[in-house]
This record gives sequence, structure tokens and C-alpha cells, in this order.
Amino acid sequence: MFNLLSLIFNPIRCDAPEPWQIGFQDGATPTYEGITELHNSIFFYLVVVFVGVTWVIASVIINFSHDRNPIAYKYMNHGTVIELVWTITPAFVLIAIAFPSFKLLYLMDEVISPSMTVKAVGHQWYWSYEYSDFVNEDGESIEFDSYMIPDSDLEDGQLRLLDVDNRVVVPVDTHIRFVVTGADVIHDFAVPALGLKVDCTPGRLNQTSVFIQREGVFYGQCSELCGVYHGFMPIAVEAVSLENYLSWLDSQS
Ligand SMILES: [Cu+2]
Repeated sequence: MFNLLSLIFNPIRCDAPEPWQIGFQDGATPTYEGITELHNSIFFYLVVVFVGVTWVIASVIINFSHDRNPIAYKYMNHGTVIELVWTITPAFVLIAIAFPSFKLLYLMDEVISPSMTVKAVGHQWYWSYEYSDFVNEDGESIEFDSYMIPDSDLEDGQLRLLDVDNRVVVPVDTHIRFVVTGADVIHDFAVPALGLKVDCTPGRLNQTSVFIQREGVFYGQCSELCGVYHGFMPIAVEAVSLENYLSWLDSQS
């Protein structure tokens, strides 16, 4: 009974890709909600355009078939009104899509006074993370590498090609800045459920911000073809409560 209740009130979230998945994962950040909303509103125009174009094509095929229309209309070459309509309407549709799209783009660009910074460095073929905000008595900051767990070492419940030996642990309800770069070639730091996707370019620092609204483990993969083991350098972000985060920090130093 307790399990049933907890299942109803704490639904199991989809924070990792599923086999043959078509839809989105369950998001955990405002950015992600914005992306889903933009997708849904663009999908509305997609349906309208699809129905309109299908209707035009079908009516042309049916009404102007050889059976119904044996004589070609040799002199019907232009229709100024219809040409104006099919030029101006798509322009308006594009404008209607462009405005919310740019709004989201610039909102995602904003890094609002972050409380902490995590540096993620892409290597061939693993990620390394640095928490330069936190320094121990010897003046060393927290640094670790994060490798994929190979198939042969997977334990029950771990996800193939997604779980790693050291997860990036971050607190929930905190403005976090990710600073990313590549150590050798271009990688891409991407976590779908957090709405994160930033190129990690050697010699360059890219930044993005994230505000995680619930606890969980969020999975992502390198999203820039970076060599033979490109598919084997996943990202696992573990969002925990502030207290658990502080005790994790303690255990690291
Ligand atoms: Cu990579």
C-alpha cells in the first residue's frame, strides 16, 4: 500500500533516454520547460501547414486529373491574388515562430549571478570536472575524472552506456554555472532533461547556467562527434538537496 501511494505521489520520472523513445524526457529546469513550450507551439504551425499543403496537393490531384480535366488550361498561368497569399502567409508564420524562438534563445543565454561554478572539460574519451569554488586546507579544489562504466562492470539498475564512475553532484534550487571546454578536440556537454547543450571547444570557455528544480540523476552524452569512443563518454548529473551536497563536498576534500 505504501509503495502504491508513493508511486502515485512520486511518479517515476524519465531522466534518461528509453529504447525507441520519440518524445521528450521529463524536464527539471525552467530552460527545459521553455524548450518544450517552444516545441509545442511550433508543432501547432506544423500541423496547420501540413493540413493546408496536403489539402492543396490532394485537390490539385483530384480536380485536375486527366479524367476530370481532359483539356489543359493553356492560358491560366498566373493568379496574382493566390500568389500574394501563398507568399505573405508563410512570412507571417515564420515571424510568429521567430519571436518566441529568439526570446527563448536570449533567455537561455543569460547567466544570472550564479552561486557556484562547475567546470566540465571534455577529453578523448571521458569528462573531467572541477569545482574551483571549494578549496580544502591545502588549497586544492575538487577535481575528478568521470568515465563510463563498461558493460562488463554494470551492476543491477545501472544504465548501459550512460552510467559513470563519478557523477557530477550539484545542489537543487541553486543557480549553477557550467563552464565548459575541450582538452583535445571539440566535445559537447549535453543533458536533455536539464535543457543543456554547449560545445566544448579547445582554447575557448563556454558558459551556460542551470537551475535544477528537483532531485534526480540526469543523463546526457557527448553530442559532438569526437572520435572512435565518442559514444562512450556519457554525462551523469546528480542533483541532491543542499545538505546532501554539503556532505558530499566534505567527503571529497
Ligand atoms: Cu566527446
